[in-house]
Amino acid sequence: MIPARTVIIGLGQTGLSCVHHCLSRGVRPLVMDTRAQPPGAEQLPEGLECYFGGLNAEVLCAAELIIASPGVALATPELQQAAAAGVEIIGDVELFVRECTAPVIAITGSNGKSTVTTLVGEMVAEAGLAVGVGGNIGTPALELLNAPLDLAVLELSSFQLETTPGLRALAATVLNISEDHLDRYDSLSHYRDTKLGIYENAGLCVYNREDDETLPPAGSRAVSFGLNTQDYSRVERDGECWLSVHGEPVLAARELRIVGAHNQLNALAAMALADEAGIPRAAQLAVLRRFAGLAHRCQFVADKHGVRWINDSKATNVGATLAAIDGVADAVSGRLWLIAGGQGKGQDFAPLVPLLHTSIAGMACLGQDKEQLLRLSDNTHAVADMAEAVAWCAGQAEPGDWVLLAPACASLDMYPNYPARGDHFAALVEAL
Ligand code: N21
Repeated sequence: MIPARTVIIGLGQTGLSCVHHCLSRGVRPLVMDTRAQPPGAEQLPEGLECYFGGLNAEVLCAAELIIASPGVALATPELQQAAAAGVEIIGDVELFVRECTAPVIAITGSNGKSTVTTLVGEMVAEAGLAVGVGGNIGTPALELLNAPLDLAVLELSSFQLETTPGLRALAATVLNISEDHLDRYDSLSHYRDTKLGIYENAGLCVYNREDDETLPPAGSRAVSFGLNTQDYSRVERDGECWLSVHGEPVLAARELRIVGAHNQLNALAAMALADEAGIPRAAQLAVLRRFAGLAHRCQFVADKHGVRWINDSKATNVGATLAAIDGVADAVSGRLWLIAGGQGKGQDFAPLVPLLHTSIAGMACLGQDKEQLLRLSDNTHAVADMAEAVAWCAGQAEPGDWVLLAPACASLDMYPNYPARGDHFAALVEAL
C-alpha cells in the first residue's frame, strides 16, 4: 500500500517512473525537485502538485512516505528533518522489490556492474526466460513491473542500496570496491558498507576472492570468483588459460571478446549468478562468446592515420581507468596517450602515478579537477576542453600509438552525463 501523502523527490526518468507507479496504484503524489526546471517536468501528467527549485521541509515532514531520488543525498537537511519527524524514506527500487514476485539478481560494485548485469540478463534471455534488466542502467526498476517476468536482473548503485531495505535477492554480488563518490560519503568504509547492504537477506552472496572489501558477513551462504580460487576461477590446460567452475574448465579465456583480467572476473561473476538462477551452462557460454562490450566501455572509435582511438568515457573513477589501461595494455604496440579529468569526487589520483611513469606516454587533463591530475607527473598537459584534448593527442601520437579516453572522473562539470562526453569525443575523433 502506498499512502495518500506520498512525496517523490527528484524527477527525470526515475522520478517519472515513480509518478506513474503511484498513479497506477491510485495515489496522486506530490513531486519535489531541488532544480528549478527538472528534466522530465514537461512529461508530468496535468494537475499534480509540484515544488521545484528547492526542498520544502514543512511539506516533507507532513508526508507519510518520501520516495527519494538517488541523485539527492539522504544527509540533505530537509530529508534529515523529515526522517527525524518519523517519515519513512525509501527509493524507487524499494517500491519495485515490494511488488516484484519474480526472483531478483542484484549487482553492485565500483566497476563492472553494467557489464555483469548485461551479461546475466542476456544469459537468462538466452535460456528462454522472460527477463527484466534495469535499475541503475537502462530501464528504471519500476518499469519492469509492466510485463510478466521470470527473473529480474538489477544493477544497483550505492545510492539506491541506501534506500532499499526490503531487497531479498536470489543472488547478490559486490564485484569490487575502489574509491568513488567520496563527495557523497564521508569515508571509503561508509561507501563500502552501503554497497555490502546488497548481501542482506540474499539467498547467495557472490564475492570477489581478491578483494577483501567485497566479503559478505560471516554465516552468509556464499561463493567466490577470482583469478586464483577454487570456485569460479581460471585454470591452465595445454598451456592455455580457461575460465573454470570448481576446477572444471568451461571456456578458453581467448574466446571472450571483452579483454583484460577484470573482464575475466566479470565473466566469472556472471556465471556464478546465472548458475544460482538455474541457467544452463550452454546458454551462459553462448553469451560469453558473443558479447562485445558496452557502448562507452573501452569502445573502439576509429583508426586515424595509424593511431587507434578508444572511448572509455564510462571510466568515471580511478579504478575503471586502471582497468581500462590494463585491458588494452596487451594490444598496444606503440605508445599510449590518455585523456582524463572532470569531477574527481574526492578521489585520490595517486594510483595513476606508476602508470604515468611506465605505460602512459602522456596525459591530456581537462575539467574541474584537472589541477590534481596535472600535479601527478611531468608528462601531463593541460587542455581547455575535449576538442583541445583530442587535438593535442593527435599531435603527439604516431602511427601504432593508441589514444584512450578514460577520464577517472564524472563528466557532469562539462556534459549532461558520460555518454554525452563519449559521443563528443567520438565525433571529434571522426572529424580528424
Ligand atoms: O555521467 C557521469 O559522468 C557521472 C555519473 C558518477 O559519478 O558515477 N553518476 O553520481 C547517476 C544517476 C548518479 C547518481 C544518481 C543518478 C540517478 C539522478 C537523479 C536525480 C541524478 C541526479 C539527480 C539530481 S534530483 C533533485 N535535484 C555519476 C537534483 C537531482 O539535482 S552517479 O552515480 O531533486 O539519476
